[in-house]
Amino acid sequence: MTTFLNQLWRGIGRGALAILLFYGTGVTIAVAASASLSTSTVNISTGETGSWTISGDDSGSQREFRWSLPSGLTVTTGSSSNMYRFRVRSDRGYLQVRTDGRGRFSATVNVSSNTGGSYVMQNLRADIALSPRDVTINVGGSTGGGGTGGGSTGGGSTGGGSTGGGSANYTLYIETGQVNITASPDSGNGATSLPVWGYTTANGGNGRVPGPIIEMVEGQTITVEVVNNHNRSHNFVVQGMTSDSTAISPNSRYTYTLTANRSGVFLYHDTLNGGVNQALGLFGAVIVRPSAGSTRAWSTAPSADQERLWVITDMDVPRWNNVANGGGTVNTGTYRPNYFLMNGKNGFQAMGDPDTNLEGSVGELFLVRIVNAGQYDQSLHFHSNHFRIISVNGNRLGQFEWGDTINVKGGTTAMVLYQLNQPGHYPMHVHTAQMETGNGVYLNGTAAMIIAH
Ligand SMILES: [Cu+2]
Repeated sequence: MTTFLNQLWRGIGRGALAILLFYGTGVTIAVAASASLSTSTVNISTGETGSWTISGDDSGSQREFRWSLPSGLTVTTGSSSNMYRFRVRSDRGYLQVRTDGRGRFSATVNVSSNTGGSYVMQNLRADIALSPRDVTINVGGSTGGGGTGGGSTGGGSTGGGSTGGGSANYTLYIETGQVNITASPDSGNGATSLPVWGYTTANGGNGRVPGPIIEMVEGQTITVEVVNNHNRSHNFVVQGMTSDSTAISPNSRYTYTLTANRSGVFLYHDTLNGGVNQALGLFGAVIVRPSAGSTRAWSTAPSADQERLWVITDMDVPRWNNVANGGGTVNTGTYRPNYFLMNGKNGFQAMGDPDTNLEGSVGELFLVRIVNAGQYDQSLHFHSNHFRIISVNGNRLGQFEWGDTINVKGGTTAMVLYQLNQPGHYPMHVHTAQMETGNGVYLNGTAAMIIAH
């Protein structure tokens, strides 16, 4: 408390000093930093060059902004003033704009493409708040028109007609949906319905969280057709596997190609809209097996008796889900999740779900593939026995590590081998008290059961 008061006092003191200086000199010594984009949408024809501009005042300090470089879109730097760095960093995958700290600045970005479609330059960094943050470049001007969709992507999916039925291995539909949270059987509290956006296999169905599991075998190439039945642009990227981040306009479709170079578990997600689309539920998992039917994490890893996939996430429902789903703009600077889901279920649901729980006979070995699709780290504690951590964020461990708790960072994956060693019922829970709750209702957060017979 004393420290807090000290900080408060120091803060007030500094403010008072600034006001004194301001009035004492009689001149404006600093303006508030500001930045804005000339537009959030650039409409051009194929082969034509368009542009957008960021301008503002850096109030005397260097400020940096970055945007993603969608594949298929050519991005070059145009005219600028008061820039320290203004360049396309293809090696890092972003456009960098860094002001030089001399006040008013501007930078014009040129864009063009020979392939029709909608490209989103996603804002990755903004030292001064921007609204809007992303820039959508519509090339060809005929997006979503004729109903055939995706025709510009080539790649074998042109047959299909307007209702799909094409040759893609998977077809995922982006839909709004809801996750129904059940009440705690102890208190009777906590039942509610969360608005989400999800991938589902049913055209017009309820958006699922997480999306359907995509199964592959090492060395295989498949296609995933994504149909956007939602009112915003979306995409589909498999972390560590694909780099095509092409945005799909509302009422359009696009076919992505996935090649599995190595077995493991991968996060797929929508990378657009500053993380909002993923946070609303647009994510899932790709499982790649070393061979068809194998229960090994990779060809030389131990063979498991049973397998589980745990996709965990966190959601700030009042500030993100409700706002975005209501058509508003989320303030991505504030994220205070109040729901924590495992396979899209609250704790009391997950603890009764045979696909989530580790249930079997003593001696059985489980391969548990974990994907943390949330923004917060989750420390998962398994009771009854220790496990072997065999993979962390896609990296196979040469020497398996023993543990009873694994910290899975937000946006990463892990794999563990857990053996049932004694009869009984044991918990698996997250070691952060708040994450064990759903909006404060205990055990409606991340939890599962370990049941050995
Ligand atoms: Cu514990």
